[in-house]
Amino acid sequence: ENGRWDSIWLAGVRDKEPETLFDKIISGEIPATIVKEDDKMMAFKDINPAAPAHVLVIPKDRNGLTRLSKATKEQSEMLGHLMLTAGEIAADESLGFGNGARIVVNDGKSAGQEVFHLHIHVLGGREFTWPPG
Ligand code: D5M
Repeated sequence: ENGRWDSIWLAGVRDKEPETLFDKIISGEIPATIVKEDDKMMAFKDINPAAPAHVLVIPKDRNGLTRLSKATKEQSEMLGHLMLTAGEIAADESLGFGNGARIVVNDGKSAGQEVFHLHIHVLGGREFTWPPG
């Protein structure tokens, strides 16, 4: 019986934020087309692409980070790693990039954020206009 209560307590400590769709992609519970991965991040194709090339870059351990505007200094290294990865993807011709990219973070509902697990959009393979919609 102890084990059961231990796991309930641990779940509470670990998961201050509810599990997101992207946690299920990280665990493999939901399939995704992964294009780049290491111990700290995962990059996969967006299921509803807004451009011929559209990849999402997410932290594996988001440490409770739901959106960019809630980030703290302790998360600087993780954020830098995600940004560098987004730049590498934006230069990857084998993924349909290489001729300019739109790199976007939607922060909050009014900006179009739907999944509250920090992610960077990397879009390419077409021309983009400014200002964005
Ligand atoms: O972006 C959330 C993005 O997540 C949106 O462009 C669709 C994408 N999405 C949703 N479900 C999936 C799955 N299962 N695989 C791949 N991509 C997915 P936001 O900035 O929150 O609006």
